[in-house]
Amino acid sequence: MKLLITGFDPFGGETANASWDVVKELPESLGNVQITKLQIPTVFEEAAACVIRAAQQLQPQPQVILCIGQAGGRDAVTPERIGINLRDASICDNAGNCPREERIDPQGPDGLFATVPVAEMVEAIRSAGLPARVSNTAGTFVCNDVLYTLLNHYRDTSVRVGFIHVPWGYGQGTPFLAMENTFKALCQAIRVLDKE
Ligand code: PCA
Repeated sequence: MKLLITGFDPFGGETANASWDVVKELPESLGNVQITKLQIPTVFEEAAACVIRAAQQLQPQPQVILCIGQAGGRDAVTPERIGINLRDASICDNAGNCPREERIDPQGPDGLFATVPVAEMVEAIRSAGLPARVSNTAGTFVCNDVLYTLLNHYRDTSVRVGFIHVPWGYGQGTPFLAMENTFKALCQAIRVLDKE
């Protein structure tokens, strides 16, 4: 099984992003899952375009694309259930874009459900003694933009798409989750994909 997993660069004036800090430490493979890691920019439209380009360049194609983002203020690892067709930024992205109340795809559906098993991922993370819950909103910033755009792009294909928000790491703010725990949580989520 081939997995493309991504993390974001720092944004909003921060010097680190817990998502990439953890993704970059993942092994090349876990069980039967072959892992390709990619850092993507916190920029509307461009982030998803980077993921799609990387997926196209991979041989064989990834069966699953899992994007990881940082959600400062959350106290648990949160697999996202849905991407919504909206861009509404309260801070600008790393290219200075601050879209307000815009559709991502004017012709697209209002929302699209993640095509990875979010509840099973939560269960697997909790079974390792780590905090997790399903999230019903990925927000309206770049993370949601990536989730929705990928779900829309891969809608009638066999490529499955998921998104997991992780808390700040140590030193970034509170609440935080130590990097090794976020790492373990992501490994648990990846193991779920392997079992399917
Ligand atoms: N978190 C932001 C974008 C990049 C990231 O790591 C978000 O939640 O939209």
